[in-house]
Formats: sequence, structure tokens, C-alpha cells
Amino acid sequence: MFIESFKVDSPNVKYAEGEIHSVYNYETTELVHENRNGTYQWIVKPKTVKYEFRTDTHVPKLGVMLVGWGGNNGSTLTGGVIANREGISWATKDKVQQANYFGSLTQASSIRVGSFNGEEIYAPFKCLLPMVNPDDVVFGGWDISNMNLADAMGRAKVLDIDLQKQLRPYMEHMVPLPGIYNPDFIAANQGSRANNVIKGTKKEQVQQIIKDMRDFKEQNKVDKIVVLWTANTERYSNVVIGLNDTAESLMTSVERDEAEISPSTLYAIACVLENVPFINGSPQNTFVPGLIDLAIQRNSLIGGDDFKSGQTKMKSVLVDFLVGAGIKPTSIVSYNHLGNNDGMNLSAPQTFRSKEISKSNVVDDMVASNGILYEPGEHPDHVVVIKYVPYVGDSKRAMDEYTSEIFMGGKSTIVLHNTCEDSLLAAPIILDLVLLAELSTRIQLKAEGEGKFHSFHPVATILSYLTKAPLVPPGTPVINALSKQRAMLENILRACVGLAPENNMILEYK
Ligand code: NAI
Ligand code: DG6
Repeated sequence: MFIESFKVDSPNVKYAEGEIHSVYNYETTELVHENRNGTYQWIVKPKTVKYEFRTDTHVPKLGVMLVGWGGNNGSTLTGGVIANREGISWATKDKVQQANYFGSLTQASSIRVGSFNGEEIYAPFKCLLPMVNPDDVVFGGWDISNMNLADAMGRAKVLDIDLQKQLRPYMEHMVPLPGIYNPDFIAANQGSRANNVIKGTKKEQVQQIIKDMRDFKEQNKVDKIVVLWTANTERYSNVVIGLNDTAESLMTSVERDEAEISPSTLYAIACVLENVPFINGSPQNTFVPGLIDLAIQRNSLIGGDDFKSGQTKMKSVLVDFLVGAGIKPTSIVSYNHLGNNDGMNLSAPQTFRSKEISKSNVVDDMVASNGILYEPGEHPDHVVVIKYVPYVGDSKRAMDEYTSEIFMGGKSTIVLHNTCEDSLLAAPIILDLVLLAELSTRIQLKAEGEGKFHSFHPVATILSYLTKAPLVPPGTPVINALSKQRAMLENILRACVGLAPENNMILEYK
């Protein structure tokens, strides 16, 4: 059964004016490796830590500024949200289609709240805590191409033509602000697009981005903004001591107009200086150590990297299942071809390399979790190929072959083929990223013994379900397995309303 909303009735939860306060017992373990009776043993001690959560329930009017607003993702998301807001429907050859938010964890997925009269009861994910309604988000942003959003939607060739016709009047007046362009960081084939660029030194460019954010906030009367990079994949920046390894060196390098500071890092610096959450939806190392250092110093949210939309999402489910079932994946070969501008940009070796890295590290935690299957340091062969095929446009083909060792030396090969509009997968993920980033800035917590409430660590691991290469604070484990990432996010939000983690034990029926 599905219910629309619920309220928790518990001595541990108080719904007050403008705030939900919860007390939560975090059940965890402490491990020690100690000498007991002459032999070293691993000792596991169950441990309970009392936490308090405080969630500000005032839902702000939110502005979202996209870097790469005029791209396929930016125009598809903007059009999709307008279509939802305006209740637009359109004719396809199959039926009359209504706008929806399918593919969005926050808008289109559900959580289990319990059981009632022998039936499982589910509710919308978004009713866990008060969240911004995506229909109310005001969009804006930057692009190095000055094409208005209606024409950009046409260029992207993603949304149905009948829908495009209805959306045009809403999008024609939307023109991206000039962006920071440095041809050294993206493919040379993007040069012809760059007719809308911010001039000046790197310091002046950062100042311009700050001004743009302030003006946007003022003009649109929004309470808060979130910035998200959905621009072209850049090459990796070199990380060099004294250049970008600390907050101080990075800021000095901006002053000195150093060539190796990428556009994406410059946008991120501007956001951190303004305390505006910044999310990186592409694979490059925007978050050089100096940027992470700056975000930590200023307690400003950063999250990334690279949207986990299709092939990698499947991988982080399938390999988790195989390894969890005691089956040993030995070879994973992932092939993609696509014909959109992203594919064209990725046809250059340096930008492809960024994508190859983020697509390749996604099974490490699952492999490391099973020492019965894998020797220390052993890893499946893992190959990622991306080819640009203009004819297929945004309709990406992803083909994967997983070969595994099974019982008694047998082999099992699974082959997957997915055909799908890439931007229709990415757009709802962008929405989730900005809505959850905003929500997480309204949550404060403290563990017992901590004097004061504080926000989550500025490196937002809470967003990792949505990214291929989750950015984590130094010294924190990286979790790629999709079910664990989802459980982490859902269970944290449940804790904010005093609910225990979903443990699937269903003991009441045993
Ligand atoms: P796109 O090429 O259609 O759009 C990117 C836009 O960014 C273009 O309009 C371009 O003019 C603009 N741009 C480039 N550099 C800029 C800069 N420095 N400042 C401002 N604007 C700039 O690409 P698409 O398909 O929208 O993808 C965007 C990014 O998202 C790519 O990096 C892609 O790899 C990444 N991504 C996409 C996924 C998907 O499923 N569609 C999934 C994972 C990541
Ligand atoms: C080539 O694969 C294009 C890329 O931008 C991907 O479409 C994107 O990174 C999505 O990747 P995945 O692995 O989540 O489908």
C-alpha cells in the first residue's frame, strides 16, 4: 500500500516551529586488533553513539545555476522542469505523454515505512523531510555558447518535437551568462561553440562569477542558490606542490593567473568564497587538494564527481550482486558509443582519460570486500571504451560484458545492451543532486560529547548515490555499491525524524 505522507510519534522526535529535532541511537562497531592469550585477534565491540539531529524545516526559494546551461543536460532539465510546472502534455506516436520526474530518487522513488495489517506500507521518498519542490526552482547559469535555451533544446534533439514547440515560449528568453573558457582544458573541437566568454585574468573571472551569483539571487529573489557543473568534461589538472595543493597556494595561483587552474576550479572557488554549494557532474579533478582545503576552511559544501546515470549505475549494482553472491568477476568490458556534443568532446584523448578514470574505479570497494574471491591487490580486468558516432545523437549505446568465475572453475558471461537518451537519465540526477545538497545544508547534528551542533562535513558524501566517483573527505572510505549508497542516504534522512535504519529483518512475522 502507498501512503502520501506520515508523521513520527516518538519521545525522541519533536516537530517544533521551523525545526525537527531528533535523538538517534547510532548502532555501530568498534574494531581492535589485539593480543589475547598470545595471539593477535580481531575483536569487534558493538557500540551505541547517541546523536541529535536538527533540521530546519523552512524550505527556501531555490535558484539553481548550471555551468553549461545550454548543453544537452542543461536544456533538457530546464525544459523538463517547466513541463512539470506547467502541467504540459504532448502527443507521441504511442500516446499522450504527461510530464513526470521518472528517474529522480527524490521525486519518483519510495521508502518503506512499516507494515500494517500484514501489508507493506510505502511512502514517497520526498516526504521524509521537507524538500524544495523542483517545480519551484528558478534556473539560470553560464555557457560559453550564447544560444538561448529554446534553440539549445532544439540543438540537443532530446525532447519530443511536440513538447519542444510548447516549451519554446518559456525558454526563448533564457540566455546563458558568458562562461569561463580555456581551450587548453576541453577538446579543440569545442572551439567553434565558444562565442560567449568572460574576458580578463583568472582573478577577474572569479570576481565575475561571484557578481553573477549575487545578481541572479537579487534579480530572482531566491533565498539560496546551488551551482552545478554540467559543462564539458575537462582534462585533469596537474596537481603541483605550491600551485594548487593548499587553499593558500591555490588562491595565490589565481592571483598570479597561473595557466594550470582549470575553469571548473575557478567556478568552484567563486562558489566556496560565496558559501554557495558547488557540485561537479563531470569526471575531471575540479576539486584539487587546494580547493578541498578551501571548502573545509570555509565550511562550504562541495560534491561530485561525475553523474552516475546508466552503465556505471548498473555496474555498481551488478558487481555488488556478483561479489555478494560469492561469484568472482574476472573481466568487465564496457563499450559506449554516442553522438552528442559530450561524445564529440570525449573523442579527444585528454578528456576521454578523465572519463575513463571515473568509469574504471567503480568496483574497487566491492572487490576489496571479498578476500575469499580475490587475493590482496588482485582486480578484475576492467576496460572502458567510448566512441563518437554522430548519427545516434544523444541516444547512447552502452554494451557491457561481465565474465565471472563460478563453482568448480566454470565461467559465466553476462552481456548487457542499453539504448537510452543520455540526457534523460542525467537530468533527474541533477535535480536530486541540487535538492539533496540544499536539504543537507539545513541539517545540523552532534554526537554525544560534542558541545555544539554542526553541519555535515563540507565534502558531501551524502550525495554519493548520484555520482560515479564519490568525493569523500580525506581518510574516508569510498563506497560505490549502489544499494549501500542509497541505504546511507535514506537512513540518514530517517535518523533526522528519529526512525531506525531500514534493516529488512521483518522480525514481527518470524
Ligand atoms: P553538452 O556538451 O551538451 O553540454 C555542455 C555545455 O557546456 C555546452 O553547452 C558547452 O558549450 C558548455 N561549456 C563548456 N565549457 C564551459 C565552461 N567552461 N563554462 C560554461 N559552459 C561551458 O554535454 P552534456 O551532454 O550536457 O553533458 C554535460 C557533462 O555531463 C559532460 O561533462 C558529461 O560528460 C557529463 N555527464 C553526462 C552524463 C549523461 O548521462 N548525460 C552522465 C555523466 C556525466
Ligand atoms: C560516454 O559514456 C558519455 C558519458 O558522458 C556517459 O554517458 C556518462 O558518463 C554516463 O555514464 P554512465 O557510466 O553512468 O552511463
